[in-house]
Amino acid sequence: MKTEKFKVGGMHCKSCEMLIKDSLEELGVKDISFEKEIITITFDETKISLEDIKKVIGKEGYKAE
Ligand SMILES: [Cu+2]
Repeated sequence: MKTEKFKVGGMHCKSCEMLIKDSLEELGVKDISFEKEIITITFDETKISLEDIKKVIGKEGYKAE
């Protein structure tokens, strides 16, 4: 398992966080937490790449940096 921390732009409220959390949980991402615009996640890098995770966040309308 790998833990990564990066910035997500475009989040304004708790529902933005919940939306991202739900779509990442569907991918099997765990321990999702937010601190302002910074997201911290833990995932199995043999099953999903950070790039794919960021793409999913992009599809929800946010900008993962
Ligand atoms: Cu929002």
